[in-house]
Parts: sequence; C-alpha cells; structure tokens
Amino acid sequence: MNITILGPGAIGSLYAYKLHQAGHRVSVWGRSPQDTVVIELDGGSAIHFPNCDVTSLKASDLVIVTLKAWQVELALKPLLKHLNSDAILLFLHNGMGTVEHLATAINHHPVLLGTSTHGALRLSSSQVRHTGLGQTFIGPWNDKGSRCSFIADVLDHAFKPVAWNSEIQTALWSKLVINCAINPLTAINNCQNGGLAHKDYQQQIAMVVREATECANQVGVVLKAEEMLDTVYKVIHATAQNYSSMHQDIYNKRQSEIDYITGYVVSISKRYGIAVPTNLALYHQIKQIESSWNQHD
Ligand code: KPL
Repeated sequence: MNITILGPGAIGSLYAYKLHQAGHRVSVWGRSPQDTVVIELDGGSAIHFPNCDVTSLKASDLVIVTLKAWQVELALKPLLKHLNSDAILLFLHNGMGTVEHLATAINHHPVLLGTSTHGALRLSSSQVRHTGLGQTFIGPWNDKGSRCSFIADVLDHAFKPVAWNSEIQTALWSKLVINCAINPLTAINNCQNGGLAHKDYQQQIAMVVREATECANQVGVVLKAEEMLDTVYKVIHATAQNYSSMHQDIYNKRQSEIDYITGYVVSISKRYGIAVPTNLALYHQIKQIESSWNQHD
C-alpha cells in the first residue's frame, strides 16, 4: 500500500519503519525541512523516507495520523485537499476529542480510530527505540470506515499484534483511563512508568481509575474499575523502562496532551455532573507546569 505517516515522532517512526520493512511504500509528513527523513529503529539499518512529498500524499491509500492530539486539526486540514476521497484516515494518537472537531471535513473518507500501548523513545533526530511491546486496536469511526477491517490485517502483518475492534470506543476509553493514570503522574514525579508500581502511588492511581471509569460508564462505555486497575498495573510493568509520552513532553518543555487525556475526562465529568477530584488536581498540576514555562522563558 501507499502509506503516509503524518507526524513521524517516536510512535509514528516505529510504524513507518515496520510498514516499510513489510514492503509498503511509506512516506512521512513531519516538521523537518528536509526532503528525506532518516529513521533507525533499535540500531537497525537506516531507512530514508520521503518527507512532505505531495505526490506521495496524493497517492496515499492510507494516512496514519500519529501527531500529538493538539496538533491534529491544524496539521491535517491543509492536507485534506490533496487526498483521494477513498484514502483511509487512521487516527492513532493518545487522548480523545480530536476527530469530533474535524467531523465535517473528513466524513467522506473512511475514518478509523486506533489505540496502541507500544512504548517508543526518540534517542536522536533519527534514532528510535521500541521500549515497550504493546498492542494496537483499530476500529471504525464512520460507515465507510466499518468496511476497512482489512487494514487491521495489513498492520498486523507489519507490526504484531493489531486487531480489529468494532467497539473501538471501548478500547479508546480503556486507553484513556490508562493514560490518565500513568501520564500525568510520571510527568509530575519525573519517573519512568515502572516507578508508579511503588505503593506511594497506589491510592492516587486507584482514584484516577475509578473516576475516569465512572465517566466512561456515563457515556455508555462499559468498563469495570477493578479490571481497569489491573490493566493499568499490567501496562506499568510491561512498559516499566519507558518514559511516558507526557513525561517526555513535560521534561522537554513541550506542550503535553493533557487537554485530550485528563482534560477530556474532566470535560465529560462536567457534562454529567460527576466529581473527579483526583483527575482535576492532576490536570491543574500539569497546566501549572506548562504555564510556568511561558512566564519564565
Ligand atoms: O501510551 C502511553 C504513553 O506514554 O503515552 C503508555 C502506554 C503509558 C506507554 O508509555
């Protein structure tokens, strides 16, 4: 397939590399001013990808959006005019709430949403390390998307395990709860995901999970708090060496995805009148860190 990765950060680079290795024609669309982006995964050989190449974009059968949630709307809108109307859009980023903003602009495309628990770390402008083996679920956002389950097989062949999930909202909420529990805490406490296994965080993690799960239940997504807590600890252990994406953003003083992770839960809690004090406190802590840069830099 002709595939464009919009946002070749750590996770985007991982997919670009694996899809290229599986024989697809992959290009990337990133911020680099160069015509080519070089990616080396886990010390393997360097692969050169065309970057910001309109001809490749026009030929794309599949566009995988791996941007930060807050970048999606601004970056994707100007590119839509180049895409064939059959081009499949797969949104594969942390957090929720982005696609709703683009609904009218993208609804004529088959649209898929996905979620992944892989961990990846960018070591330099070209080197990427796969730090945590995870799994990917993709599923339909619209009717045209529901006819594209073959994309799960394509991705699974390149980068196992990928599964089709027609109830993708449940998978997205499940990932959202995981991110609400791990991301702000690792960023605030400057630790790897594994650091959260310490008993000091036990109560806070349990509260975050309980509150976020209640919000999911209110919007009709059935998740059980106890099962979610179990899953959160599994991810903490499986990605113990990983620095969460929010840790990496805050550490490097880059805008985080807090508005689309904890902020999304807070917005749902307001809509339904649910108390989410632990999530709200973490939300404000991250916002405070972010605004402190603007004041001092
Ligand atoms: O999604 C992640 C992230 O860092 O954003 C997890 C699963 C927590 C892995 O680090």
